[in-house]
Amino acid sequence: MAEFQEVSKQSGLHPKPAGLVLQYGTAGFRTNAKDLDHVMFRMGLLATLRSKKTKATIGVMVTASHNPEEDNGVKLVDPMGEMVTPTWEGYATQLANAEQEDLLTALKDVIEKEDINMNKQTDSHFYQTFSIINSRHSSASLSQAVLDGVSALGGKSKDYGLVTTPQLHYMVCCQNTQGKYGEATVEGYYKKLCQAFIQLTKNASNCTDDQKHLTVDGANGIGALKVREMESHLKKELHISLFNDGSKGKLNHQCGADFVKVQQKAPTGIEMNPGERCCSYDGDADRIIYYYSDSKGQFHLLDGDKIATLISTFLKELLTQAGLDLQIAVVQTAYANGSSTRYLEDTMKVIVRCTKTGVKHLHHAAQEFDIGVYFEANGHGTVLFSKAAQEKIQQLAENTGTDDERKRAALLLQNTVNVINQTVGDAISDMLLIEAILAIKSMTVQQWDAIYSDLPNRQLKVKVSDRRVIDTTDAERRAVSPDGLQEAIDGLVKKYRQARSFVRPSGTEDVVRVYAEAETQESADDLAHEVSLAVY
Ligand code: 16G
Ligand code: ZN
Repeated sequence: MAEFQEVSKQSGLHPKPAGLVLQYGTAGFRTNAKDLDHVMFRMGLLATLRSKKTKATIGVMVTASHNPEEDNGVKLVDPMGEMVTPTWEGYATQLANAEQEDLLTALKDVIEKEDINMNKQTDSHFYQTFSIINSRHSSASLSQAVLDGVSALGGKSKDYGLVTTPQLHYMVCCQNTQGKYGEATVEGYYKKLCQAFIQLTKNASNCTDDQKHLTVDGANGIGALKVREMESHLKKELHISLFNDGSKGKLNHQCGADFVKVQQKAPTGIEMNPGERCCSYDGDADRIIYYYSDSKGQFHLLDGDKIATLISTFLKELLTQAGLDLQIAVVQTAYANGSSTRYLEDTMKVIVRCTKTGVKHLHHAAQEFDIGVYFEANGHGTVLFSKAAQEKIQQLAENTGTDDERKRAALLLQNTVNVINQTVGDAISDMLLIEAILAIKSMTVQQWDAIYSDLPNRQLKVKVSDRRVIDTTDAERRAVSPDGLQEAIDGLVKKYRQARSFVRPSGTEDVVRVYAEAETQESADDLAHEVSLAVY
């Protein structure tokens, strides 16, 4: 077939270094940009096949999130804006690793297994691929390699240029739902979110200008550009002081959500006044972390667990006021601070689920509930509303007979649904929701922080010769191999009060991660250190 000849020809321009093996991990391929050209080309091919298979628009995101600037990565986005389905992650790995001369065989294997109709005449108008780049130097040429892959198989593509990861997810969903989720443009995204935000903040009548102020660390990434673009839509209901906007510093270097969370300290490059709310995005703006420093200069972190608690408290109150009987659950990972889990289960009495690390796992678990709030401690998360829940909320909001308090609550819920990007965790959308909640509840960042106190914790990474020898179970909370490791961890944990620890191989770096929490910071540090020695 003509397109296979084209694939052969084009793939010669994007050759695979012989012997190089990469894996489609937690969030796609991620490695040094110099090793990615052939992967990008092949992901262009795969996206086109996925598009033919689903008869829908598929997204391709070129990003390496919070990794250093010399890295890059790529991931595929499925029709409803979710992460690509696991079987296709397997195909992605297969295609990326096929040696140059085996590429066509690997490609035909996918076509055969998925029974894909390659007849251009019948469905050519279906394939469309967004190729999106983030603000890394390597992104432009890598993005071109994706486009070459798409066109080699006769696919159509639309390049959106610089957008955040969640904006891509949003646009793919809009495109495939014929605009029902919103307009498939960046402008449409701003309009939808900001209108909902402004409606929400109308319920915060006594909010002062001071309370409307927020300091944002853009991680020198794409989120900084985008929040600036969005500002005019906010109609001064939120005053943003933006730092690390990419004009000087390096992407994710000493700044951004990952740095702040792991180092438990403020990023460089921002001005922080005591008591003022600050937040950091990560490099592709799909994570957010809040923090402030108190009058003694002490740093306080409000991570994904605190965000999940704030949002689920707000939603639960609104459901009660609206008299809506909808089941709400919070989905976390093993990294969730033990205090947050205890607070959610014992005080708030919401269902709590724990899944493996990685957005797709949390997202999947959250879909099982009327309202699923999911957040990783690192600040990646969103809220999912089932179709039935959205309909009930809408009915109540539109029902003029409803008494005032119930109707007000239903309208608030409706605007909450609209300010949220349900396709994936989104720093900008989460920020707007959090800011609206704090304004409506007249809550300071200190009051939010005081909902519960985090147990001191420590994360470490350990370099080992082969991280895959560590295998885990029970949502990564227990190690099943190598032999004896879990017993060793159990023994160490017993030495400390309120302690917990686990190890897991990273899905994005060649390291093993160690997490420990305990009653005091010293104990958490010691425990993490001892467990990391047990990993060797
Ligand atoms: C990726 C995941 C993130 C997860 C992190 C863990 C997505 C979109 N991103 O960044 O959710 O927390 O990996 O990294 O799924 P690790 O496996 O290296 O600890
Ligand atoms: Zn990210």
